Amino acid sequence: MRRTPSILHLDLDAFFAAVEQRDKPSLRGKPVIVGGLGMRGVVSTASYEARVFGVHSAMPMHEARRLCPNAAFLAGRFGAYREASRIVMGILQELSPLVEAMSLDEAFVDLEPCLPTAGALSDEELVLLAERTRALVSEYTGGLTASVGLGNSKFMAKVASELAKPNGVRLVPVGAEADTIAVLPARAIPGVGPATMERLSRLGIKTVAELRLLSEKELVRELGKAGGEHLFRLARAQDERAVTPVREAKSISVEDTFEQDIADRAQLGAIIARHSVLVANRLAKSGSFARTITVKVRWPDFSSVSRSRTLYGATDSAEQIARIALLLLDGLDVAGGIRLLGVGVSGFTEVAQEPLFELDDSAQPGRVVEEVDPGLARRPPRWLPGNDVAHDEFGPGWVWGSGLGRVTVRFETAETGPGPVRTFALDDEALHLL
Ligand code: TTP
Ligand code: MG
Repeated sequence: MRRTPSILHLDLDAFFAAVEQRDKPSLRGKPVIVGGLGMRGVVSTASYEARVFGVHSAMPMHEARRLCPNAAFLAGRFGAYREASRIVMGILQELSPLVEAMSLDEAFVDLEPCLPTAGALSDEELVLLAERTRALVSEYTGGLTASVGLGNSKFMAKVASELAKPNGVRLVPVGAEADTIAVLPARAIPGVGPATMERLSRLGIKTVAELRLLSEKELVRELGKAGGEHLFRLARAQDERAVTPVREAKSISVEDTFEQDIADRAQLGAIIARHSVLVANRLAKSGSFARTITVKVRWPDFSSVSRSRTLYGATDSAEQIARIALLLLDGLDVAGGIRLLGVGVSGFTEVAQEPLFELDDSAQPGRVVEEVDPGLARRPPRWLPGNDVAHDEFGPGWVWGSGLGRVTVRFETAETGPGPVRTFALDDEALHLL
């Protein structure tokens, strides 16, 4: 284990919601919920003001509406999220060449290459570096806040950034690792999802400290060799995983448009299995392992959705890709038939990062990212809440709500401060969906 807390983990606070509050001044300080607004939609994220009411990621949207009826419910703008992410990752890349993006808003940075000699920076200096990085993120993204953790391993840096949330820095000094994690729930350990938690709680184990009461042999008996050994070490804060830069954003995908819409899940499952084999073969050929698995579905009305999940490790196994793809498909409504089904992978690395870390990947419900394309090209424009619009006379604004042939727009931008609300006919020629 390294002797300096020189692994940094940065995670933006309430990312999607914070971008919305940045660009929509009237929503600052208010509950904002971003996610799928349809019948089966789930919450992508909630602003801290909405979390007070118990709203959280992956919760069904109807439940969020019940808990926090006065929140602003927005469909999400991935272009704006991607742009903010690009800026943040750029700032991190200037810190060190070893940056591993885990998602749009989260990355590990290994600071070792930029330290003059190992341990040349004191804890105080590392915290200063973290504060400077946070200040840069805020300056260049127009005010987004990030939380930063520093520790001597990826696990510890991630725990530290969780403890720093929101809008803070936390460094776990070398030697304090085991104590810091003792009180945390066992689920804080990477790779421990609901299925493993369930098995552990049957043994009466809830916290990391309680997990340490089990011998390595007992853990192996309970969770298998790889999983058991992994858990035994991580419970003692032993984590040697390297920060592995993910190669350029590329993806491999295979998709099929059907001659006739398909509604039968078993048939769709077979197609997923076939696609996954093709994807895995192409991965193997390129000598890569992928970290993010995506399923794409298009409905007969040409609206489509991409749902993805990112693994802790990386894989090139057709079975694992298919398993996760199936799980992603499970969350989608195919009852009326779909016209296209695709499986894709992205987030490439050159090593299979301990794929066995994924103790129960297929059981984890969270961290599903959903991107909806309402199929604008084929149907009348959709005035989804939160989308950007411009009016010839009133300028830029966003869709506040629509219905009965009318759309209500609030005219404001990140720069203007809270702006006025106006209602238009849907066919008003001066109003444009951006
Ligand atoms: P997180 O970093 O997990 O959450 P967050 O940034 O919203 O809040 P926190 O302050 O606790 O970090 O995820 C980053 C973004 O990824 C989040 O804003 C929305 C998206 N996301 C999903 O779409 N689905 C999910 O299940 C989760 C967890 C996140
Ligand atoms: Mg975040």
